[in-house]
Amino acid sequence: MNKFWSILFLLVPIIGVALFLFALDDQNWPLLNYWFPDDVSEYGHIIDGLFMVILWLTGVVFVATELALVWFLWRYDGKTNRDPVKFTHGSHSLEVVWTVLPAATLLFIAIYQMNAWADTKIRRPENPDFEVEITARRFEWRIRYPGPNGKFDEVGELHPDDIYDVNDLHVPVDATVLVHLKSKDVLHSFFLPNLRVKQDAVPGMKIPVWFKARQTGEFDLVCAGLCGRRHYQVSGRPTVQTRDELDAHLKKLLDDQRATQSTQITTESEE
Ligand SMILES: [Cu+2]
Repeated sequence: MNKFWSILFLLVPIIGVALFLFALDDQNWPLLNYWFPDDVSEYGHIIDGLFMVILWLTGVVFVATELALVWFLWRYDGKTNRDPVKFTHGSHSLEVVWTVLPAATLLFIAIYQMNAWADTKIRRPENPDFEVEITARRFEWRIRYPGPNGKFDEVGELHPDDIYDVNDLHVPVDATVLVHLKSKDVLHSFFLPNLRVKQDAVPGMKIPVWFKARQTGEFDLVCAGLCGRRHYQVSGRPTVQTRDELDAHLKKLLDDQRATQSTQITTESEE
């Protein structure tokens, strides 16, 4: 019984590591496959690689500290060690070591990830192949594509030349997509798991977000920032498609939009 707690604590690193091993998505190790969603982006493997480096670093430290904890519990339990506890002031060199080591590790991560961060967040593409404006609001994504004149009309609220939609985002495959991300009310977070893109939408700001999808298909778009009671509705299934399919989709949207606009105008004039 006096070793019970050390054995119980030993379960923490064992179950902790086992969970990762079971979840891992690997062809030679297909146990549960609870790992990341499929990566269809150009930069995804860099982000995932970074995740693995940090996972390994923290994993090794986690296992080492847990094993040290278990060993101390096992070795110095109260029943077999009746001597009174002796406290010392501590060890200066040990303190230096456990300050310098984490500091050096953090510095390494900071430098190591710099390029990934710059590519995904700072070096904004100068000539994107496709642009779209997305405005988050409670509780939907408002989407605006440039219309036939090829650019966003910037003055006023509604621009009949631009193409509007809600939640149903369409983007071209193998092309650099630049999203102008805005929010109409509160903080939201624009999250495309398959493209490894996540960016807060901040009221009053227009934030550039870019990605390049390497595969056609339908993927997830969710809001990753709790924005209110119907937060879960701020979602969509973005379609990545060929340029031709996309152009056809946009043309249809524009035709529908013009049709409703003209009926609105007719009904208004009839009244
Ligand atoms: Cu939300």
